Amino acid sequence: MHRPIYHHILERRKEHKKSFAVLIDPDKVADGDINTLVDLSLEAAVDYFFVGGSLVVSQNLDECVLAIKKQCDIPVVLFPGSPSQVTRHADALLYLSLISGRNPELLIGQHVISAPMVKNSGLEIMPTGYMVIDGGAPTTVSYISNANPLPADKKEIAMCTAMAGEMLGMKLIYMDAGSGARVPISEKMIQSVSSCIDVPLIVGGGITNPEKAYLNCKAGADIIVIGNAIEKDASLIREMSAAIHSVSYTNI
Ligand code: 1GP
Repeated sequence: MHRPIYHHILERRKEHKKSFAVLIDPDKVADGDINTLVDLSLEAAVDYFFVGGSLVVSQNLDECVLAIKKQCDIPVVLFPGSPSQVTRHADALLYLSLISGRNPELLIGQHVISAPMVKNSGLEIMPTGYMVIDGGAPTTVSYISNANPLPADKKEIAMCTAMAGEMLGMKLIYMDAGSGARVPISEKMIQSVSSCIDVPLIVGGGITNPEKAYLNCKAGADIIVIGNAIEKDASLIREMSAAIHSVSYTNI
């Protein structure tokens, strides 16, 4: 049986809708900014908040999630860079396995160590095949993960990796060029990967304008994640949301 948020993701797909996730890094957002982000997100009908970062060093993850929950019903999904970034105050957890890398710690090691804590959190767990794609320059995630990103021009490797992830039981595939990537993931790669998996495809990293978000949806992304560009200019939420929601599976 599906639990609520994953079910919601699948339902939106069935209704031919694309989704927009605003990424909030608790290290980079002040309390007042959260209020503004939430107001803008409500107005723009943002679908999800993803909360996390490759290197959350502050102690205010709980406060950040609670501040969002206090103001709205938009689901809060944890996107953790490490097991320390888990809080029961969120709704769901992207349970990431870095399938594009060959670092056993991020494939399974950290999961084993944190399993009891994650299981007891009460969060909805969404097993996610996480694929870091080369974004043209080292990003925090590529450095911290100690794993080579998947080459941006090797769509066959990306396709095989995503297919393997799906067959291993991953419920979502997340292709990420890394926060602030110089080069976001190409439509060609998104199209190739989306054509060979049935589970929803999340795409993010270096998306800075609505046109790119629109093209990524057209290419087959189901959920677009944007963090950096919104941190710089929160008013972009409106245009990004409009671009993403303007794509329906029927007009692809
Ligand atoms: C990073 O996919 C996310 O993990 C979002 O990237 O911050 O570049 O939008 P940006």
